[in-house]
Amino acid sequence: MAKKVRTAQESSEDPAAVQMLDRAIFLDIDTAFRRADNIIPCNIGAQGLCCKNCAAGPCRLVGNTLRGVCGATADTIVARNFTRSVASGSAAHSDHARGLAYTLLAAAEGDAPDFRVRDPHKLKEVAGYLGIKTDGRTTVEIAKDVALAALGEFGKPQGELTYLKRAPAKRQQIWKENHIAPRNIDREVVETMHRTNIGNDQDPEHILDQAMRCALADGWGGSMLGTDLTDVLFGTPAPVLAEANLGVLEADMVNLVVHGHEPTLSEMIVAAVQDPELIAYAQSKGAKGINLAGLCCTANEALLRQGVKLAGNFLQQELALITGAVDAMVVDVQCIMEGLNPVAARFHTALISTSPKAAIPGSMRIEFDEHHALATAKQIVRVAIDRFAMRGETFIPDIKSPVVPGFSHEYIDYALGGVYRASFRPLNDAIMQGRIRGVVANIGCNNPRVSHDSLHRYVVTEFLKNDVLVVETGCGAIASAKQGYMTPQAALEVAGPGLREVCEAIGMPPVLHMGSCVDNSRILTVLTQMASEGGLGNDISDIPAVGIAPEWMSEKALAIAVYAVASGCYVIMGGTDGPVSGSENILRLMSETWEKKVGGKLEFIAEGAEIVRRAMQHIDKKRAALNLPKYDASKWGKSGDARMPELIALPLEERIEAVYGAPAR
Ligand code: SF4
Ligand code: MSK
Repeated sequence: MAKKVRTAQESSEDPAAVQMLDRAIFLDIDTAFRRADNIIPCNIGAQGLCCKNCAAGPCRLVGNTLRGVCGATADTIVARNFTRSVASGSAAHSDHARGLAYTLLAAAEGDAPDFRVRDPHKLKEVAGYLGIKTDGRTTVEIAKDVALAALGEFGKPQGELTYLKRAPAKRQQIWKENHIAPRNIDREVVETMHRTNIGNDQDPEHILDQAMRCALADGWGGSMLGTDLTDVLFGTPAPVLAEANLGVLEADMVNLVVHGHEPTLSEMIVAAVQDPELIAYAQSKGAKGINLAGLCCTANEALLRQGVKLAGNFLQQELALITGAVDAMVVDVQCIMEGLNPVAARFHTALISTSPKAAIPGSMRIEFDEHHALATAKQIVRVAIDRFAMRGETFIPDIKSPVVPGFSHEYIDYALGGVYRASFRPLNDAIMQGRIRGVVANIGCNNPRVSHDSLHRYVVTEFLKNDVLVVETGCGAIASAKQGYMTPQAALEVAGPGLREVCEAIGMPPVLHMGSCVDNSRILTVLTQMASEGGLGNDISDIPAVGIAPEWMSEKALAIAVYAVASGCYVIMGGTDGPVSGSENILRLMSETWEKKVGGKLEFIAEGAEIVRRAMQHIDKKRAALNLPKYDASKWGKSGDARMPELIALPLEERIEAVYGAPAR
């Protein structure tokens, strides 16, 4: 295969990214885009057919090589490789949650004075799920027990994950019957690694069952706890107005960018940048003030709660530095490219690594410790201010979009029903009537093998036109935010007639930002509430909904995909042929067999139009199975509000007929 070097326009559909890619070429700076062009992916590895699980290999199953040295077949090797990736992704989300549980514990024990319970209502709700008494107890007492119970979910010796009880009853039964109910989080990750060692589990279907059990330990365990504990510590999100894309960087202010995943440090930095002493210090260096922006999921966490601006998604981390305007970029864990440091070194930017779990050679090291959180955050802000004085030429694309994020399941409940009758009833009704044809969760990363944001932009636009409500997390959410799809006004411009009516009535955007990668657990909660509300079956698998990660790249996305499937969803992973394309049997197991077993299925479909076609087909199939009316766009778009100017101009009898549909008496 010949190498093809793409132009900036071919590499991204985001105009701000295109400008920075052109600048990268001009300055001869290496980026993930260029490296992706220069590295031809290994075709054997890409199909999942390379095993390196022992030193007798690596064994590459190509041509006439049908078994590895130990005798492992292609099906076994593909299943093992895939399942190990799921374990890795589950571990990442869950270890993030463990850190939050320790922070909550430290806060409750008085060892982390800068943290406290900001959402006592959520704390009580979580306590209820975990079986902790709340009556007559102080917030601190409850918080300590919640933290300890959450930590217990990682390694409890008996029973199953407590949060499984939050799923619909039918779903719990399916997990029991298929022996895939996770016991505890760590055990499922460890057992997955054990089973996939040389000479262990040799039945691909059995290996993939463990992939589901491990992923469920993430979705209904690590990730769900991560979301809950973050809400407890920092507040449950509600809508807030912010801006998205590289244009949020300011030429005359100190620009500090937070990047990674964990909200503990970024929340402290939000506090530190408001410190009058630090603002005065920035002004003393000639800056107008301190501007905070975020990348990837740290950005999503800070955006949802604090309205911190979004600088961009995964593929924009190097591009942000190439503006020359980032004075410091502070990183913790996950999705932090090793390519950042060489780019930072070309500018005045301080790349500051903070996590004890992720050392980054060449970066400035300021280890984050929750016991002295605010002091550490202030130290980081000072570094950024000092670097501002060393800034050279800057080039900030004048491109940004307004965004209204913050759609936690609690807020959706409230938005739909109001404070006295919070309910998912209006959403279920809109789907049952066909105003909303179905729901798509568009999530996941960017992948430099795909033109940046192109698939996110394409599929979301198509779904909206077809009256499909889109909910999003992670870098997919950032793509839509930059596209301008996350404002109530966007519904008027891009949504189909039925979805537009619903958005107008509620005042919500047609694409709902629900948070970071771990917050995909919020989507599980929404689906469960929709299933229990009535009218859309009694399980997640009955709902006309699809999960899509059109530009996925991380192992975490595979864990999310598998827990969504094991929870009953149809999931499509886009952009490439996927990591199991080397085995027809595994492809069949993940689609046909999994659908029979758990009601959900996983498919890898590279191309956008086919993703949309299959998603629509699935939504319509689920609608038909529920005996819902066939989707008909021509019935909608004539809501009272929109017709008012036209109605008031009509003579009385025609007006009555137009409104009530019957001749005037
Ligand atoms: Fe080869 Fe088997 Fe070792 Fe894998 S586990 S590297 S297939 S010998
Ligand atoms: S940051 S996992 S690139 S969504 Fe959560 Fe984005 Fe994917 Fe990282």
